[in-house]
Amino acid sequence: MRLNIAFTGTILLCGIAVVSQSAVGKGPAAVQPSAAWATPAGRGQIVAAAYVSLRNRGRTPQTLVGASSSVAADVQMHSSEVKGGIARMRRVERLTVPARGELKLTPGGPHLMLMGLNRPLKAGDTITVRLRFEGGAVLDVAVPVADTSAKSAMKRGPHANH
Ligand SMILES: [Cu+2]
Repeated sequence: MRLNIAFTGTILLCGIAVVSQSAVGKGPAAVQPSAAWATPAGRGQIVAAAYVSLRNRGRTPQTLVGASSSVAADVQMHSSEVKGGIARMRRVERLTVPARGELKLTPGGPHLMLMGLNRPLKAGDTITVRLRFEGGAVLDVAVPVADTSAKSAMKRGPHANH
C-alpha cells in the first residue's frame, strides 16, 4: 500500500513538470484553455470523460486532431447527439476552435473520453491531458478531477473556480 502511494506521487510530480514546461509554449499561442474538469473514476472503472473550454484569440481556426494522457491508454474525441430521446456519442477525428471564438467541451456536447484508465481518478486529483493540433502544436492542459456527487454539484456553481 505504501509503495502504491509513493508511485502515485511520482506520477503527479511528473504531470506538474510537464505542465510548467509546456506553459513556456509550443502550443498554439492563441489558444487558451479554461474550465477544465474530468469525471471521477473508481477502482476498476476504465472510462472517464474530460471537458475543457478552448478560446482562440487568433485569426486562424485551430483544429484539434488528437489527445492523450498518461492515465489512459487512449483519449478519444467524441461528439454527442440526441436521437429519438436517446443520447449517443460518436467518435470524431477533428474538432475546430473557431477563429476569435471558443470551443466548449461540455457534458451533452463534444467531449474527451479517457479510455483504458490505468488508475482511479479521485476528486481533487489533477491529471494532464495533451491536446494535439493540426500542424503539430500541442497544448498540455491541467485537468482537475471534479467531485460529481449531488452534494458538491451545488458547490460547483458559477463560483466554483474562484
Ligand atoms: Cu464519449
